[in-house]
Amino acid sequence: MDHDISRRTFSQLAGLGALSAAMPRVAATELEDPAIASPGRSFPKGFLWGSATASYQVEGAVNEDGRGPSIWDTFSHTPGKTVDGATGDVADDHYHRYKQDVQLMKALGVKAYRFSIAWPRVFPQGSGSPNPKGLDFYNRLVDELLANGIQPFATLYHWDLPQALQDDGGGWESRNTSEAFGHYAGYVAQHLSDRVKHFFTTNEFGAFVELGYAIGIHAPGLKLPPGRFNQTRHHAVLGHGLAVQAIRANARPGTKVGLAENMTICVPVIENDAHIRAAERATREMNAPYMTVIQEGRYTDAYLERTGTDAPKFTAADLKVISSPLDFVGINIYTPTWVRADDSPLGFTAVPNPGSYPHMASSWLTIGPEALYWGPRNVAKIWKVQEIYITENGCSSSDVPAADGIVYDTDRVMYLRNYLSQLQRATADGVPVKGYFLWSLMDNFEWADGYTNRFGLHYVDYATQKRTPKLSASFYREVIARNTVA
Ligand code: GBH
Repeated sequence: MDHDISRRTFSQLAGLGALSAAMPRVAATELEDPAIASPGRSFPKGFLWGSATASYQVEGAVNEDGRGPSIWDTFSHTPGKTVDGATGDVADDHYHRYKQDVQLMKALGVKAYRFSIAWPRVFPQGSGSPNPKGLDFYNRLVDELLANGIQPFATLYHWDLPQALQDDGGGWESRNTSEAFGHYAGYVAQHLSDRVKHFFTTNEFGAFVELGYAIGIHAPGLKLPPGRFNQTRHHAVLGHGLAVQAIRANARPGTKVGLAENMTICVPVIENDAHIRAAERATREMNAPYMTVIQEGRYTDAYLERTGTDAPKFTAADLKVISSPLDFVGINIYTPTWVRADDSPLGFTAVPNPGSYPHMASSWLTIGPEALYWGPRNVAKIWKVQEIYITENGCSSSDVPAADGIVYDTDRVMYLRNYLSQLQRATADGVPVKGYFLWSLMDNFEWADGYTNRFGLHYVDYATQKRTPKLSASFYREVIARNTVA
């Protein structure tokens, strides 16, 4: 009848009465709190905690100070392309409120901020004459960050291609865009590298090329046939390489260059030798058109076979540019791709998620904290990369302010705690991850999803532009202050 057996009864039943009486009694309340007590959960000293945003998602002010139109202005203003017809016309009005937003960062305690530069602010036509007023915004932002002890990390391309380059030659479909990108990158590096020490060329080939030029759900909204699409991929990595070279040629000594790539993160289904090796093989093949060619200077045989007559056309000189040595690699990590070993020629299979697989508010955002271990671990192992940043990680949640105005986003905190635990495991195993940028500082324009999916640590009321820290902001502040998983 009574299943609630007391401890004493239990130890007597187990014949342990005498023993337990002789042992010092430790009440549960006397145990130290694990996160506080356990130094094994700490990150390396000097680990760089940051947050991230991107120009079109937060800035607004699309017609100010000589900014030219981008493909995202055109796309978002085309009926039916974004949820509720949302655009980035105003977004978070960060262009005018950046000082306040730097204070949000300061309150979190972040030591670094990853933002992107809007190419059409600096070159309204993509190439040709620069617009000094456009660059001035980033001068002001960088100065404000430095005055508040926050290191600026600048991304040169987070998808807002000048519309003029799309109109003239089809954007990334054309080699002219790769060359214009190199020129723009060199110009920015020349003007900002006295204060900006880390540049990312592009953000996520895997997103802007595939979704923009093949699937059509991101700007410019095209569905190119395979041959033209693979050539577009090639021009995107070529643009990256040209930008690396232009930054090296124009920046102050000591400026570091890398990229921010949402690689397919291959995670072994079971952590044993066979599946771990399979996940390594899968990492190279599943990232063949982007990270692999950038690291290795060649397209894998399997990629060229797979694409056949639709393979990209390229020269040996192109490959050399594409694989220009980098100072660091940035990886955006949200979801895992589960991989198992098999007997196929490539020796791996990506396992589809079962229908019950858990995800966050965005349906694509399937949960897999292990991605934050295996992602950087495989990059370091396969390509001997010595300096890695997690340039994005975070999640959407169906945030609703409670009566006290705060968003209690316990699911986001759970997500972050689990992912950060795996990142800590990676650093403890010696994987050279130097920093982490949480996406995002605040809710913002989530591309085709408009304002429906919120990724911020701060809730943004778009009617008033008021920012309110969520529970996850308190969590992150604690992580940063203690340099441990809180
Ligand atoms: C990042 O992309 C972006 O860099 C950032 O701008 C963005 O706000 C953030 O993530 C959150 O999404 O519509 O189902 O076809 C992450 C990679 C690629 C994930 C595109 C969503 C669209 C899925 N993203 N993908 S779907």
